[in-house]
Amino acid sequence: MMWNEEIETMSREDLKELQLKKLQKTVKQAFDKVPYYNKKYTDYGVFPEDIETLEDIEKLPFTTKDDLRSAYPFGMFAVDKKEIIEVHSSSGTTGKPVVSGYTQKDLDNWAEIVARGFKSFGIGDEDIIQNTHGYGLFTGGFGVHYGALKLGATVVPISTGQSRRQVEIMNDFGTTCLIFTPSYGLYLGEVALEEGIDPKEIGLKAIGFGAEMWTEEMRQNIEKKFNTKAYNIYGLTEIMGPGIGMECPAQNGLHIAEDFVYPEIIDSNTGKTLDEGTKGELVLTNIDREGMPIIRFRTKDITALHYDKCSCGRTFARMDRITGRADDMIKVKGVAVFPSQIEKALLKVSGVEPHYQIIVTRPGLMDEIEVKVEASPDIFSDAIKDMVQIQKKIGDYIQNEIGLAVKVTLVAPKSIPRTTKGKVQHVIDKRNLH
Ligand code: DLL
Repeated sequence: MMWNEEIETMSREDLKELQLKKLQKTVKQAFDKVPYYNKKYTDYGVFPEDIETLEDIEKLPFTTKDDLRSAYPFGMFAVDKKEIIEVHSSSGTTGKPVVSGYTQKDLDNWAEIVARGFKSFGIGDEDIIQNTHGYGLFTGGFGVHYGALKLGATVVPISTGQSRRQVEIMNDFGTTCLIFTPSYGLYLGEVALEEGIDPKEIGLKAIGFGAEMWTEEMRQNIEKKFNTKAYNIYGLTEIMGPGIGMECPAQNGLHIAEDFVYPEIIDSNTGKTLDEGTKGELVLTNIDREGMPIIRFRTKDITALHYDKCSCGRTFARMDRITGRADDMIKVKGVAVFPSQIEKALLKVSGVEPHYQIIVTRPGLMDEIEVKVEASPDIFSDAIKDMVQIQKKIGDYIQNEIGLAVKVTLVAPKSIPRTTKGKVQHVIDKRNLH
């Protein structure tokens, strides 16, 4: 089943021609309208006319999360502010977050690619989609919502949390498609069983899941628990949101919406483009976005691209599921967290040393973060109640920075291992997600 067969099965030659036209237009639009690109390209000595083939994209410098952060809040917009009708936001590496802006046409296009994905999951206008992604600055809720509306399905915008109610609703309404992050999905399955409802019996036709890393074992677990296929959804705020890549029935990688987004894989260290099938860092370019075209964005996500025709008939490139990051960002409960954000919070509190360790676990089905921080020698021997107070203060600062509650433990001075060779390991992720 396809939403837009003509586009989704177009020949690679026609697709490349379309992508080149769109890329040329985008680079010109960015150069003319966005001071960031104008200055950067001028400094590099590369200009819109230099893009004569698709491969010429390699002449353009990369855009990083820090570049976007420096443009906070609206510096990357390529249209008048009044044309931007919605914004979303994600964590920055330090300090300010990144803002993503959309015009009406951008929202329509976003809905289009998500609708295509739903159709490839086998979901159509007769279905009931229960969307457990958060509605807010996170792109998950609204992106899925717009796609579901476009498809003509019935969307239940329940958002994350209220898990017992989620179960009641899926049972009473006869939900046929569930959208969740893998960790929340596993939890929801447990809650259903506790409530005496077997998720296998609900009659689901498909699950769409994404926003964080998972393993094939987790997928199998989810599929078994809910007795239906679970399809991967990939995306990121900077480029649009969910839907940039969505799986088809072959479940053999995610088809990238290549008429809107141009993918490349690079070697993270050298920046050189890598061949088809080689693992590296995914770089994405918006080739059809009015509000905020992002060119050669370094996603830091590790994957590989495949261009051979898929058994489903779609010709769009497929990306493997994400297996790692080229930086130290971690996703906890679907939220992007950078160690630098935690460090920033620690620096605000006196009595602690900037030596810390972030330990991420999944003791049951939910993620937990513990931050171990070294106390300074003069406070370490103080009364327990002072230590507890400092822990609470640190916890509050961190929560304010990352939006998640964490457990803080003050530990003895000099007890956190120092590195003797280069990089300190700030994050210990015990969830085994690779
Ligand atoms: O997570 C967009 C999204 C929402 C995707 C709902 C799918 C479903 P951000 O919060 O900006 O946006 O986080 C983007 O999350 O760079 C990846 O590291 C990670 N990520 C997203 N989807 C997947 C996935 C949304 N399917 C960052 N598998 C990305 C693994 C994923 N990691």
